[in-house]
Amino acid sequence: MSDFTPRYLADYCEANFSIATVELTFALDEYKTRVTNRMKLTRVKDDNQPLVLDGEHLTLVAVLIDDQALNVDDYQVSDSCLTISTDRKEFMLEIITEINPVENTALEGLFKSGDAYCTQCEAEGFRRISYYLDRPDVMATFTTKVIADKVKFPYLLSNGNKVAEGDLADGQHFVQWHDPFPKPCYLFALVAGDFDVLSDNYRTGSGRDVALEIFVDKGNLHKADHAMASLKHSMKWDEETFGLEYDLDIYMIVAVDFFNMGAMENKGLNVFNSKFVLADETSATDVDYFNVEAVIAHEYFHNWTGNRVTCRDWFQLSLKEGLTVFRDQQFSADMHSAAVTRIQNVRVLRSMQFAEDAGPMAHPIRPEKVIEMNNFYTLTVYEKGAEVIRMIHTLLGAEKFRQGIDLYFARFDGMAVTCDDFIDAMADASSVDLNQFKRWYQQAGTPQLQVSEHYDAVNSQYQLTLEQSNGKNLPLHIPVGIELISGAEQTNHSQLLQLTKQKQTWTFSDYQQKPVLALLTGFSAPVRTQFSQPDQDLQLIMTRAADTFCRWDAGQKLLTTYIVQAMEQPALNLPDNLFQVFEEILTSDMSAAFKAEQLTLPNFSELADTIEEVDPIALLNAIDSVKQRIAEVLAPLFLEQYQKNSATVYANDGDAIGKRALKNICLSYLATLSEHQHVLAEQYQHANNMTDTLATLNLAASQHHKGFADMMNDFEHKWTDTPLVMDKWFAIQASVNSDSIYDRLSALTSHPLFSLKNPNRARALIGAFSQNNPRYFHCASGRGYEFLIEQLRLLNDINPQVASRLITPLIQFKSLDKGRQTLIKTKLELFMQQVDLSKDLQEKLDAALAS
Ligand code: B3K
Ligand code: ZN
Repeated sequence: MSDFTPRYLADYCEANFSIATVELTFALDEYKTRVTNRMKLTRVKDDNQPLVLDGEHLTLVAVLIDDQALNVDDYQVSDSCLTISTDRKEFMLEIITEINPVENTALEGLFKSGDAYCTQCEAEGFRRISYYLDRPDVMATFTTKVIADKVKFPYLLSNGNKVAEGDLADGQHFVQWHDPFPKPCYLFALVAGDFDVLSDNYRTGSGRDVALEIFVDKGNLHKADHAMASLKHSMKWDEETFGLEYDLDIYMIVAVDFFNMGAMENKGLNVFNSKFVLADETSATDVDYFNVEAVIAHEYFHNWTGNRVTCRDWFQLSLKEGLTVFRDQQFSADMHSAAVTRIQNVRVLRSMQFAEDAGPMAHPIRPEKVIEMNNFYTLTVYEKGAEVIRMIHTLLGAEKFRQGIDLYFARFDGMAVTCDDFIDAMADASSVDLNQFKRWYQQAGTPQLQVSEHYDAVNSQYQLTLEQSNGKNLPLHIPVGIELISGAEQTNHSQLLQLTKQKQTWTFSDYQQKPVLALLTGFSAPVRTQFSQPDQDLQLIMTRAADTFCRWDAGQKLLTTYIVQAMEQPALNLPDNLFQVFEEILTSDMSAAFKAEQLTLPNFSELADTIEEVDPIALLNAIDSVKQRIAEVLAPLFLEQYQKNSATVYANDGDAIGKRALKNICLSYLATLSEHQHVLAEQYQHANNMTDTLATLNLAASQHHKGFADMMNDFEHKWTDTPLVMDKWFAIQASVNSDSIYDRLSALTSHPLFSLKNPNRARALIGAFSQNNPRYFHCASGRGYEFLIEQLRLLNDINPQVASRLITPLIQFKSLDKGRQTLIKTKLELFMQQVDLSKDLQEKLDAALAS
């Protein structure tokens, strides 16, 4: 039975012991790995409180203090801790435990991924390895010895530098590692296995050589080049942008197939989901390439923002995650198109983070109350957290931001600190007052900005009033970038407004005509805006704003208006100006990648976010009909652009990637018209890269293409031995737009390659169904909800973290129409009664059903 007691930020207390050194020895064994943990402990507070160590799923073998075995009455063991009564001030504590990696399907602590052993300790997985003060503010120097069979596990890895190795009896060998940087145990890692290794070298700005090694499953070496190049680019970028160099002599990345999330930044030994390492043109899409680079960068950047300076407690998670996401976004923007990268960041926020912030699990980027920490690795902490850092960057400017970062490291290197420490460093270095700004860390919810304009022709004055609201929350300090486009001079005026009160007005003089307002340049703050602008103003912004985000956003607003109207009036005639806009986009001189973004309709979730109690089917019908109507009117143009942007030779530079995106978005319009569906089959046949293949399969799945089954069989046959590609196959199967979907899903769950124990596979089928197939997920019969609940029932026992991620669309039911709200609630209530829930699911369901 789990402990459902919440923990509160307000209750933070320092640990009563510190740990200077940890010496770990692992004798690896599938069912009985023996862990010996020798720690040097010092009492911090002058009291005689017992030492309480965290530990779960451990079999305790022995406890020794200063090499003397303790009697059983000197300590107590429970499901979650080991309590030792001692009055010593300083002592060596040795704890021997046994753990079972094979049965560890939760994939926290030490587990097996295929034939390899690996670990995942963040947030609180180390307590599944040994008894410890499992909290980020307890920092120690780790020395780790790993012992295993030499033939099966030639590579034995841990953090830091290799200090010893040798052969042992019975075909065993050992390797010992020492990490000179004190660290919290969540950054501990161990990997043992047989791999192919891609080795390279990086010379830092100060001339130190760093060995780079990427470990992949045998046979995958050729798929690691992009990851290696990405790593080197990241190392260089961080030196150039923030003056931050790598600090150890070796940097290792291991790719594994069984992993709960994307990757983990363990000191010197990152463990990655293979999805974010392996890539070649035949098996990975352009988006996969982008993501590999971004995740490699993200984990690398953590070496400073996360590892060198870490979090005092887990409530401060955004200290490292928000900042590191901001850093990886800036890196991606520098490596690719900054405009397109920013648009994609905003899409994620609007389609998912806004929903989270309006749902039952809404929390400030620094939460105040947590039951299961793993539930707080959220879009809010990461993505909104990054937006908050971006706002600081906007308010300070790049130069002062850099000075703030320098001061942050000067003050806190080697320490475990708080979000307030970070902001104070930024404020002190820049002399910008960030006191009110701190409210972004305390208040949940997406603020709403209401805009009103007044134009005084007599005095040639334009007045802009902004009003912020977010329930009962206090006013925030919001940077609002604006651009005023004036018809007469054709020169735009850009300015950063700082909204600090609930309502403020700004006056702009010398406007002979009312200017057109482009609001929130660069998406300067994570807010919703309430501002209706006439079509012709939006069209003007689309072509004349200097700010590329506003150009794109104006088009999205225009489309949103008509899709929402089409929901209410299914027979709606779209106005000519909408087609004109599309024509202008298709023939403009913007980059292909940017045009592709402009031609992409706001997706189901983004639109749903703008509508209260949405009927999902009506919304989907509206999206489909608007898309089809645009396709009908502009088919020749789409076809022309499709052909013009189709390359015969594959390349993967920015230009080629942009053209592929544009071509495939044109194809998505053509695919809605029966007379053009043959283009899909042709593209499938001739595709020489995964981006094009997958684009056709996804469209064939949603457009009832008659060749779909054949293509999917062909694809399955070709890729059956490539797990990452089979994940794509499962995801497409789950998104098929047909009444047969439920039978299909049940057949897929018994497919020989399906397993709930593999998180990527579970997400590919279950996650893709609930996110990419809204028509059948939200089917009024409730069958879609039932399918998800059934899978959650199984996953609750197998892997609570994965289950807890996948339940998201079911707990955000308040955004749906009343009928569906009741349907989901009834099913969830039943589920709660029937199942012995993990902390992860219990916390979310309690929140959802209480609201
Ligand atoms: N810090 C890890 C995430 C750990 C998630 C634990 N449930 C990866 C990252 O954010 O870089
Ligand atoms: Zn991170």
